[in-house]
Amino acid sequence: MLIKIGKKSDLKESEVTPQSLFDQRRQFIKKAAGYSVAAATLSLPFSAMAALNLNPFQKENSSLSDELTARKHVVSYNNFYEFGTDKKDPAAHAGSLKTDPWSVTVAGECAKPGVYALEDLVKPHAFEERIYRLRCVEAWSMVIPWIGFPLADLIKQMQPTSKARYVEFTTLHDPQQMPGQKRSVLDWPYIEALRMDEAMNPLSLMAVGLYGEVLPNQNGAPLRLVLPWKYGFKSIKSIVKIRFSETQPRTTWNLSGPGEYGFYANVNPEVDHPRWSQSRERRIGEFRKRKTQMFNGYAEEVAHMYRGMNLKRNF
Ligand SMILES: Nc1nc2c(c(=O)[nH]1)N[C@H]1C(S)=C(S)[C@@H](COP(=O)(O)O)O[C@H]1N2
Ligand SMILES: [Mo]
Repeated sequence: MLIKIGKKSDLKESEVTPQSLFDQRRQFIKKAAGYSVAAATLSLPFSAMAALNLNPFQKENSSLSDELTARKHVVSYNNFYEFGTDKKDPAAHAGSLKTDPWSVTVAGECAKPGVYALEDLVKPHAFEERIYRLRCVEAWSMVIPWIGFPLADLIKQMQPTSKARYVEFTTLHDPQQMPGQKRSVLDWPYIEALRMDEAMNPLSLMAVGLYGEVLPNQNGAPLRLVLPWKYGFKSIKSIVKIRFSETQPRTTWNLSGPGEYGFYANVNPEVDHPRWSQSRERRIGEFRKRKTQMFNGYAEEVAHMYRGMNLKRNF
């Protein structure tokens, strides 16, 4: 069943039995082949998906601009520098990432710091399917049916103190599992951060799946952020640490190229990347270019957070 939420952007939610997809999928992986990587690339049997009331192939009411990007592109054209810098590298090499067991350290300004098993972190939350555009700063985009829960729910679970003004996220650092980390193309581990109000925005999603299955490794298994109004690089993958902080954290892409990648990284067609334009984008699977929309088309939900800020200076 699709629930329409009355907003102009292309956000859609469909009801999913809380936790069941995640549990069943992880059970399925374990039953099928221990923790093996091969099993992780299988999709759920169709009957199991039907039972979850989740039809990833549903395109009801989708206009051309909502057309889902074919799954084959979503899982084979990726940015995940921990596995190499080519778009094909993550799909080819992310099999070495072991996502079960997985734990996430919660630290800093909150009442519930600690090391959480992934299951304990996600279990209290109800999963939803949300169709979001992901717009890369490299001027391509995709439309993906994500499965996850609001980041705000996880933040409330951790009870941040009144000092917490930012949330920082860190990706796993393990060159054995992530061979791209043997090269210093970035300052590892990959770090991203949000202002607290951005993190609490209802659009901010902690994703655990896409296209009706658990996240493939190349898309950031087992837990990643999806922030549809920001350039893709803010949507950090394979998260092992969440830290609440009073001061603005340093972020990986901003450290690597301060003139090219700002802290905010809101999709803004008026602020070009120094080496290429941001006014248009190519939807993967299409040839023609589309005009890039302010905040990637989610202005109604997010523009209020930046009122009074100079978005050319705070890019
Ligand atoms: N840890 C980590 N997270 C990351 C990246 C990365 O290299 N490492 N790349 C980012 C960039 S630039 C983009 S565009 C998106 C791509 O997500 P996708 O491969 O699932 O489409 O992931 C983001 N998250
Ligand atoms: Mo990107």
